[in-house]
Amino acid sequence: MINHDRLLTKFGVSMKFGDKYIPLEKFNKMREESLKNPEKFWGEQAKCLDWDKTWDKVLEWNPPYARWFVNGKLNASYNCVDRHIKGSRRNKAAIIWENENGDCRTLTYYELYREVNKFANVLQNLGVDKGDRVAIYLPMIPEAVIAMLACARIGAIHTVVFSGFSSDALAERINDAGAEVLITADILYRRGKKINLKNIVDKSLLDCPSINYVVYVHRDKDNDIKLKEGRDYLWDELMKGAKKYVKPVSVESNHPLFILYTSGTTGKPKGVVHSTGGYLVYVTKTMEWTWGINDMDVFWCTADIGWITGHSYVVYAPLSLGTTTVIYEGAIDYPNPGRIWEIIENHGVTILYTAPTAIRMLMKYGEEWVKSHDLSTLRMLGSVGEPINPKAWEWYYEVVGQKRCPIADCYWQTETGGHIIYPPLGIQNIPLKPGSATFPGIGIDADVVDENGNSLPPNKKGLLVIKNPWPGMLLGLWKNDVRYRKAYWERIKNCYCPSDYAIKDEDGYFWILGRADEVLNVAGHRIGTAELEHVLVSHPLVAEAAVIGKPDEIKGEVPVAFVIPRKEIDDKKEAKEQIIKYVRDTLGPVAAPTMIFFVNKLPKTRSGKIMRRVLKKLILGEDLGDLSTIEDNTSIEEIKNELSDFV
Ligand code: 6R9
Repeated sequence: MINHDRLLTKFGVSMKFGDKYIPLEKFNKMREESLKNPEKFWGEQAKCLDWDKTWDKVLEWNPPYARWFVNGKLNASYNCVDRHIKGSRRNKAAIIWENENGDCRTLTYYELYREVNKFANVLQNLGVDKGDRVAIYLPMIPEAVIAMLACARIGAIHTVVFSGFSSDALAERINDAGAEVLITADILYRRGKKINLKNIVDKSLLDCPSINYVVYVHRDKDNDIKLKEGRDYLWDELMKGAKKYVKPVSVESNHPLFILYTSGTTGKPKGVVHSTGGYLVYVTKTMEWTWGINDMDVFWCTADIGWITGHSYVVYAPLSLGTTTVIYEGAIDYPNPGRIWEIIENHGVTILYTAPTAIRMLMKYGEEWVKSHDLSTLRMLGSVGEPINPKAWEWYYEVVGQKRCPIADCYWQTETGGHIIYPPLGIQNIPLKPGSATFPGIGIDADVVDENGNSLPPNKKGLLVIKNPWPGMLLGLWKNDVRYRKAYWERIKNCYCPSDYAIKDEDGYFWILGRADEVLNVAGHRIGTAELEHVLVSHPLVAEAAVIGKPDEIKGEVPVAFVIPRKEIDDKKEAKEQIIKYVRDTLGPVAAPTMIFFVNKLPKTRSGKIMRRVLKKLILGEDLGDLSTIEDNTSIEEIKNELSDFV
């Protein structure tokens, strides 16, 4: 049992933001209304978008399927660009892009509008139609946003694949989605190096029969791209002949806007499907409620567009609100640890939204890097991806925010579309407790329950659940209804279960304690242990493997693998390096184990399940707890010996 008292710092329970305590009346009233009469409430909120046709019904709830704004019609790209160019935001910066070298590119709303229209026509010319899937495998460049919005404009469903993923991961996602077109680039730049995406793509495409066309953004003009005739085209070439205007295709509110793959407890990633209307209303409103956006804001969310945070709070919510969104290609500490602060200063960023793992890394570099920059434009901060430890919270608050910027710790998931537990700072200042994401948001009926679904009293650790549907809730999993029900709705009856442990304290604050399934959180990225084990055992040296998460000061958690080798290994060091490289190449660098231990046996239950909990305790040097179900005790002794150098 994790004692959440440990998380409380000197700010503690009585921490208040601002000079006087403000009762939560306004927020509480809104929240109450949203839960009492959700249809009336969300019907009002949905007016934040421009609809081509009003819905017949706000919510159709056939558990576990929620359909919002039924028969309402709209277009997401219209809402993110067209409507802004009709008024005073026409020449406002929509996107400010910068890279590691300090090269900048700004696109106004009008410029973005033009590019989106042209690229929508490019897609049409490649035969892409409403409902077709388009895969996007691009670094953090404006073309990624243009491609996403162009898909939305013609009703095509995008599936963005993180550009750090390997060829196998890319192919698996393309094949599951049945994507017909792939938008990618020749290279990406990171930490001063060129990474050849084309090589990765070429390898993937050997195994992607659904792909008809590939569009390359040509970045490295010193080198030609070898194109396959009839399949491969260059972005710039196709844009030259494109029409300047494509009428936005009006889609029904529940038409899928995108599929985004996330790790689950089995070896196969889950294709989370989000709607157009419900999703866009939810991300737009949660961004407003979290930070209270105004026209002076320059918003920088450091997430990659390959993750949900990038989809919702780099692209869709900021653009729907007509905000300026910053896109940075590269590492935030490269070429020097002050890079992130330099960008805030350069562009007058007013809200910074980043992850605890980034904060811990920046903290390690020391406050001099922060102090040598003018961060006076910052007015609010945000944190996402994993629980933020109070030490990092304090540093973020004091050194970065100079005690003037409240921190919105936002808890949510790929599946929830937008924030679900977060401080409603855009509605009113509220007392913050470092490490707590505060309260369930507007329209969210959350609770902490035991395995039988009984509500737990304050300060008891249990499972977080949501008892009602909300507009940002996933439509389902792509072509996998059985898994959708099983993954989210079977653990606790009649509730959506995000599979996170939580505590609700005596003041009603929620504290998220980490995953309640076999999914690791490595630097804010979800990595399924099953997925990783599956890859490990496909290596010729590996007979069996078990993966656990080892706590890490910077990354939160890192994967550690216990491996039963297929044969006697002479050079263990070399074998370990070989296996790590293999995982890196297959799943991508974030998933690579930091340590591998060769063992002869793994601790298993009598029914043959690997006892990962025991492995974790062993690596932490903790008491092993109840071992009554273990099949063979000798496995423990052997692992203890193997670990003795490390613990
Ligand atoms: C948005 C995002 C979701 C998982 C989630 C939880 C963890 C995210 C958190 C947090 C504590 C926060 N998580 N935000 N835990 N406090 N503020 O990260 O989506 O990649 O799907 O991960 O991340 O464990 O279940 P996703």
